[in-house]
Order: sequence, then structure tokens, then C-alpha cells
Amino acid sequence: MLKPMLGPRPALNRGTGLADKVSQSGVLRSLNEWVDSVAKITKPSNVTWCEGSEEEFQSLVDEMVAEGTLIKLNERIYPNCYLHRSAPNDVARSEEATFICAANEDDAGPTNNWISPDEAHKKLLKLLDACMTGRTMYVIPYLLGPADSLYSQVGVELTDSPYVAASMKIMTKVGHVALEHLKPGFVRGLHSVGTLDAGNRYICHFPDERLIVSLNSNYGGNALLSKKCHSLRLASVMARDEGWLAEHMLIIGIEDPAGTVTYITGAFPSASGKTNLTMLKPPEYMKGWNVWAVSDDIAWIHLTSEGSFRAINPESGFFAVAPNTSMKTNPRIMEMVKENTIFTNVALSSDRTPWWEGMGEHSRKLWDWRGKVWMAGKSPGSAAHPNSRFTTSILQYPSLSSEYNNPNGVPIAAMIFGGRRSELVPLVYESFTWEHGVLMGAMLRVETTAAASGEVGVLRNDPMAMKPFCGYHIADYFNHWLTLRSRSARLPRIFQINPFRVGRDGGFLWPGYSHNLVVLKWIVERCQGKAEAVETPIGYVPTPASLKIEGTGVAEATLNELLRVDKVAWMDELESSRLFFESLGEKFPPALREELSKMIARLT
Ligand code: GTP
Ligand code: SPV
Ligand code: MN
Repeated sequence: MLKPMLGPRPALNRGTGLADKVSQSGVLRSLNEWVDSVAKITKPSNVTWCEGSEEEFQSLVDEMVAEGTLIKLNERIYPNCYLHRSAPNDVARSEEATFICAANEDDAGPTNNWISPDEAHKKLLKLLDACMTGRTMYVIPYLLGPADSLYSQVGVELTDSPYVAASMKIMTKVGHVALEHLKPGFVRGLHSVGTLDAGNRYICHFPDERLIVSLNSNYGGNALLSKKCHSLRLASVMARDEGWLAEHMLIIGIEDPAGTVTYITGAFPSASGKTNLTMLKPPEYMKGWNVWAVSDDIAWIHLTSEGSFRAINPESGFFAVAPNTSMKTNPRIMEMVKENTIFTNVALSSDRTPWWEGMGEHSRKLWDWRGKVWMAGKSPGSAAHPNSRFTTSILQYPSLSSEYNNPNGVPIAAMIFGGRRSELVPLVYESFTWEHGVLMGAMLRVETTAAASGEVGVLRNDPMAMKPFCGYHIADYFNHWLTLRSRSARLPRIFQINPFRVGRDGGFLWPGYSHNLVVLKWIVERCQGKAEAVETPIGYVPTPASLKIEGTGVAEATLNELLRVDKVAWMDELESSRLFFESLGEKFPPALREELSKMIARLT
């Protein structure tokens, strides 16, 4: 473990000139002072600096196994894998407890909760008082993105949760490498599990201070502050100010049979298919194609001086949904999680292997995610929590893109929006222009999932899949997207997809998963100027013939239904979007209002 006052091993020796060294030692001093000042308030019994080594990970894990926070899984079948059960009131992101503490309420905008920075500091200070008594405070310096990249960032999370400390080692680059890249203005995160009292849960973001304070949750996006708090909420504010994008997007490279790799990003709301699309294994009938993973959740996208879009993944691991992952739906994920994985809130089989709904066969008796005995057909509820997850290093993924750690990112040819829509939205279609594509993203309305606490399956506006993650006024965010037009002659094409349409029997019309490559192929071929489309009022929709469907088993009539544009239903959709946009107030961009009018005109 690092000694706080010792400074990092190679950090001060990197040949960047004396001025840099002095400023680096200055920033280290300010980090030390901050850690000391937090410790004075929270009063942990120990302060431990994490260096991110395997030994350190093992000792954290051993400690948690000894005290019962983690259960070691079957070493023969799932080597170095563990089960974590979180508190039953703490199983998903808590959007109701998430605040953007911008100076003015109008900076947070109507889609965020807001408390003034002063009031938040006062409230939090009270709750932080001695909250780490009897616990160790871990200091976790983390690097987001490739080493030596202009696009990467450093943060430091202070936490009293060993589960967070171990997870951060999987999700980010922890320790020396982070301190080597430490610069003034690094993001500071303070997290305490506190009492886990949901009534006093706060996930507060201070964009002006680049500070995050998270109390009384130990779950995923509430507690791993590098993820949604830093990489999206704070980063989106920096991106607005500096002219780039921080998005809730996957990044993949799609290789065609000629060996050309086309990189695209995709924004779908939580639990709506990003990880599965990222780790798609091509179906038998699409020989010569592959999908290479760069990111499954977050993209930082910069414009180069030539105006091309380059994307990096700030993360180094996956924190992804377990239910419905199986050898049938996604064999690549199943193989990947067989070692060095922390499972959270899945069920436990009698042979001490993990199980979740949709995985396949299971032992007669299971322990559910709460640790209670569970018998199929007899016990109420699901055995695994619907938002149960696995945490695995990205380096363990066999089809990881060779460009994953490219400091310059990958060039983006297309961006996709998507989400769960049991009706209306076609399987895939393309926007006419950049502005029309921005409207497409702004209009995204999807069914909610178990990834956030609250009701599941409720339609809500989730523009660009960023409703819970945009750290400023959403109308300003739309404006920011629109400004990119003038800065690029190579704007990515914009598409929307929807693999979640259901038929009269309630079943999905599209087989999804590996078959989604059929949709990706159409997108790639549009980018190459090859695939055919028909012009409809909502955009370019594929001709049935341009989607190769023989292998999917989807009947022609079903495909026609998946591609149908129901004008009356779309008019209703536009009306609901209009009302949503109206609720955003005066900042809503006129250019999008104009796009909306054009669409209405095309439909009437
Ligand atoms: P977050 O990690 O919350 O951001 O979620 P995500 O967008 O990465 O979603 P993920 O790929 O983990 O999928 C969420 C759920 O949807 C899982 O249960 C998947 O099995 C299921 N799913 C993913 N892709 C498809 C698909 O094409 N069709 C169907 N029917 N289900 C899918
Ligand atoms: C999401 O909810 O979009 C996730 C999981 O990716 S969490 O880290 O909890 O935000
Ligand atoms: Mn996500």
C-alpha cells in the first residue's frame, strides 16, 4: 500500500520538465491535505492508500470473506469469484437521491434534482461527522482512459467500503499510474456507506468544485464514483465547457468480411442492451463478421482539429446486468465471468456457483439474492435480483479491440440511439441530417428498467439515454450537440434501433442478441453508401431485402411489422415530445423545434 506522504514511485521522475514536477508535487500536497481534512471529519480508524496491485485486491477480498461481506464461490468452477449481497434497500441507482449542486437551480435544469451548494455542504457535513468511526478509509487514486492520453482524467475516491475499493480496482486504473497523471483540478469523490439509511441517502455533485459526495448507499452507480458521477455527470459539464461529449454510450468496432473495421457508439438507457451489443458473438450465418469491444457503457468523444470524432472508454471494467445472460443469449459474457469476477445480488446454487433467471438449469435448492432458501415455483419473487450484476476486468474479454487503449481513441462513423419500446419504434432507421438525429436522441422515450429504483416498464423521456446522467440543463445539452455541426465536416451518421418490439402474445418480435448484428451490418453498409433504404416521414428505413434475415428465423411478415411506420401513432409520439420540450423552458433550441415541425409536416 502507498504511504500518503511518500509520494508515488515513478511519478516525479517522468521527464516532463521541472515546472511540471513542481506543480505535480504541489498537487500531491493538495491531495494529501484534502485526505487529512476529510479524515478529521469522518474519523476513520485507519487511512489506507490503494496502489491497485493484485496482492492488495486479494487482501481486501480475504478481509471481506472473513467478515462475511463476500462469499467465495466454487474455486474449481468459478476461480477467484465472489458473491456480494447488498442491503435489500440498496439494490439500484437512487435517482431520487441524486443531486446536481450547481450554483443556480437553472444550471441543473428541470430533469435534475437540485440543492444549493451551501445547503448541500451544510447537510452533508452533519451526516459526515464521524461517519467512518471504526472503519478504514481507502484513498483510491484512479485514472480514467488510456495512459498518456490528452482525453484521460484522474479522480480520487475516498471510501469506507472495501467492496468499493475492490470494485474500483476492476473498473479503473488504480494507484501509481493515476498519481503519475494527477493534475490540478482532479475530481474528488467522497463516499461513505454510513448507515445505509435510504431516507438520508445523498449522491451530490458539485460541478464548480469537481466534487462528489455520496452517503448511505454501497451500490454500483451510487458508490463507484468513477462511473456515473465522474465519467458522466461531472464530465458532461466539462465536455460542455471544453467542446466535447461525455455520453452513456457503448463503443464497438464492427469488422466486415473485407476486414474493414467501422467504429460506432450507441446510447441506450440502463439495462437496455449496451453490454450485450458490445459483446455480441456473430451468429453462424454471418461468417467473416466480428464485433470488437471498446466500451460497454461510457464514451468520451472528442473532436480532432480535422473535425473527426474520436472516442475513448474511460473505464477498465464492466459492471453489467446478469439476468438473461446465458450460453444461448451471450456465450462471450458467460465465458468471461467464469473467473476473477465479483457478482452482486445473484442467487447461489448448492454447489456454490452463481445463478440468475434466464441462465438455464439450476440446482433444486438455491439461496436467493437476500440469502434465503429459494425453490423454483414455490418461493415468491426472483432468485437473483432483476438488477443483479457482475464486475469483471475488460482485459478478460477475448474480443477486446486492439484499439481499446489507443490514447487517441477510435474514429466514430455512426451513433445509435435505442431503448426499450414495446411498440412504435422500428427495428432500425437513420436520420436525414445531424439536426434530425439530435432530435431523434432528444425525443428518446423508453420503458424504465430495474437499474434504477422505482417502477419498471413505465414510459419516460430519457433524452440521449442521459436523463439520469446529464450534469446540467438538458436543453443546454441539446444546444451543445447542435454546435458540433459547425465544427465538423465529418459528422457521424445517426440511427435509432429497437430490438424490443413485442407482438400480440407479449413475446419479442425480434430475436435480438447475436442477431442484432444484422442491424449493425445495415448501419455499417449505410456508412459505406451501400445498403438500401426507403424515405419515410421519420427517416430512412431499411428495405426488407437490405436486411439479411434468412438466418434469424424471422418471418417476412414479422420483419415488415418491425419496419412499419405507423403515422398516427407517430403523431401521438411527436405530441408527447412537444409537451416534454415545452416543459424544458426557454433554453430549448429553436433548431430542434424547427426539426419537430418538419417532422410533423412530413407526417401530415
Ligand atoms: P447498463 O449496464 O444498466 O447500462 O445496461 P446495458 O444497456 O448495458 O444492458 P445489458 O446489455 O446489460 O442488457 C440488459 C438486459 O437486457 C439483460 O437482461 C439482457 O439480457 C437484455 N438484453 C440485451 N440485449 C437484448 C436483446 O437484443 N433482446 C432482448 N430481448 N433482450 C436483450
Ligand atoms: C446504469 O444504471 O446505467 C449502469 C449501472 O450502468 S450503475 O453503475 O449502477 O449506474
Ligand atoms: Mn449504464
